[in-house]
Amino acid sequence: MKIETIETTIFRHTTNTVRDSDGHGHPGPQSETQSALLRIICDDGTTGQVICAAAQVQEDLLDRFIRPNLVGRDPLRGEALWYAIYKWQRLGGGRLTDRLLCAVDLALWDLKGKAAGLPVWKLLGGYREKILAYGSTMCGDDLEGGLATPEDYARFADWMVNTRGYKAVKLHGWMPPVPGAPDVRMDYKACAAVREAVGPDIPLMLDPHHFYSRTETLWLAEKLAGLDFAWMEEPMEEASMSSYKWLTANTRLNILGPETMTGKHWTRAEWVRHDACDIVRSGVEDVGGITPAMKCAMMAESFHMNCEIHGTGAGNLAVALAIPNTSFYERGLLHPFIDYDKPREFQNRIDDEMDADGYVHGRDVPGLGQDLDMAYIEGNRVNA
Ligand code: XYH
Ligand code: MG
Repeated sequence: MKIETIETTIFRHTTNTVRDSDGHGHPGPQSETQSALLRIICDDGTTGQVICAAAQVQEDLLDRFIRPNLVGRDPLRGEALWYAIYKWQRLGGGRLTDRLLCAVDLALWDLKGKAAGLPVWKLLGGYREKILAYGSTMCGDDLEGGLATPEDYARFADWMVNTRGYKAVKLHGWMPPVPGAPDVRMDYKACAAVREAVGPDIPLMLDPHHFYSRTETLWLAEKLAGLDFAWMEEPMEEASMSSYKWLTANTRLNILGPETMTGKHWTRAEWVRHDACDIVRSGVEDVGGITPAMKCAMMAESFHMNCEIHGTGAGNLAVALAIPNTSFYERGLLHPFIDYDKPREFQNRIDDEMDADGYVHGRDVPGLGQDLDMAYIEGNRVNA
């Protein structure tokens, strides 16, 4: 079996999420957007595919970085193919992103699963058949009845836990450009209101403004420890590993990271070596795919540390189901104004359906398990 073609279908669909000037998602008016279906097709017809951001898989990027490394190669040699592409990042001028590398890696894992007749989460190790999700809120806003006040967060957390069935909740606090943000005291008020609303037994986490000072961060960490929070993530610029080393040495609260710092499993190993985190963080889009995400998790396991997987979707779910050293699947981002459980126009089913007990189950279908409406995708194609 050899890789023959790599193609994308760029297609239009709608979204109710708008991005603010810092890139954070919030509910907004329905608008048109585009996504891509990336397909890797072999000479025997075996095909791996994944939904990804259209901007990540533009033709010039595939021609320059992906096709020269994949076409004619054995698709089952995932490690060799990942390395062949990854090494071109060094002199790729920043255009070969970890998200592009991730999309290709996920499509190759989907292809491998289909060739083996196995779900990817099982192929990776299948440590568990289902995993508890935590409800991960959108960042705070100033929308009436949205996530504009501590009481809004408390009301939404109560719905998440007592109506929808989540067994854990993570808040994203208010971040600029929302008026009044950042404010550690407002972050604390929201966290205290949520703890009051859900009671003492629900694991809670906070993902606040990502550029607090050390002293602001320490104040917030100690307050969250008082509320028995499970962890805080990314309160400061992650390029300053020494700040995180200082933080973990000075607070009893678990610090999780790095999430967005570049460097894949190499960076995360350095954070562990320098005691800059208590819990490791890795998401397939942050580290360049399932292949490096699994390495992050195994490295963490060697130090008796958990690796909490960043982000949603079939790739992150596959890793979270595969590994022993993780607690939850991140499901979101959620907001009172958005029905997260409703499939998008291009989906028959969302990747991460959650049962009433708060579990997301691994699908017993070959590949990544994305259940796509191919007629919709083809019918709304915008590229030639
Ligand atoms: O919008 O800043 C943000 C969030 O932090 C988002 O990037 C991401 O989903 C996350 O951090 N999840 O934990
Ligand atoms: Mg985060």
